[in-house]
Amino acid sequence: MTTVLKLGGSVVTRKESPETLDEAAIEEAAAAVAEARDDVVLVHGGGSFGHHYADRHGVSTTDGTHDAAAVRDVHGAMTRLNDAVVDALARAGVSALPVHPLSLAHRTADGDLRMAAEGVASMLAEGFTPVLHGDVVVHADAGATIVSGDELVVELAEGLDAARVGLCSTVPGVLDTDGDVIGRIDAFTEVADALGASDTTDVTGGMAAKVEALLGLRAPAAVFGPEDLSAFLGGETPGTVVDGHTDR
Ligand code: IP8
Repeated sequence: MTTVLKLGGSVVTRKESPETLDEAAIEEAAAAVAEARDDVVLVHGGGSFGHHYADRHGVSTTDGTHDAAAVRDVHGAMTRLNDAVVDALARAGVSALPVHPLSLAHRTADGDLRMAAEGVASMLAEGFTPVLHGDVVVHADAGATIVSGDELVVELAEGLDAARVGLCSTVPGVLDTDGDVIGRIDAFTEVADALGASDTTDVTGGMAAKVEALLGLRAPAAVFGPEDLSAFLGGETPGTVVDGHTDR
């Protein structure tokens, strides 16, 4: 069984200061992954690494650049963060290997992400734990644009036919208008009022877009906070379960 897990950028970095790791949080997450029940493919977000450089160069998921130095700046920051996450996993005894989307994925002119999952599947089959990250990717007619960790999670979950998906961020789940965690979401209409309309161009931040993308997956997903990471990797479904397949 394969689990695709995203560690949000706000979990692994301190978002308020540029290029600052949250080392304690990374160590805790690595220890939890080391105890995981299933095969895990990890994806982490950009936090104070990628977003800082993306803002500086005016690059987003839709606004691209043809400036190779700008692409290297964003990618370089993300590989520094990825090195820190992979090193912490290795220290915890996980056979972690870095996987850089810049070398693996691209976008078509209409913005669709294309990423072959075979290499990642092969790593898993050989007992490795692939660790991907939000990145810059070549985008037809736009140069290079940002790919968010959330987009990678969706691609990997489908491409690897994952059994479970987890999004670990700094909130304990999808929250209703009172700030309470919603236990289960089967359809977007159930939560549209609480989350606001889904803006499909908002792929890196908005909870509404996240929930809508997760509802489209074949696998059930859980949205939870760092305190529930071990429980999730042990097979429990903490936080909010997002499952568009009510017939399961
Ligand atoms: O934090 C964005 O990934 P995210 C990565 O998952 C970059 O949205 C390079 C800004």
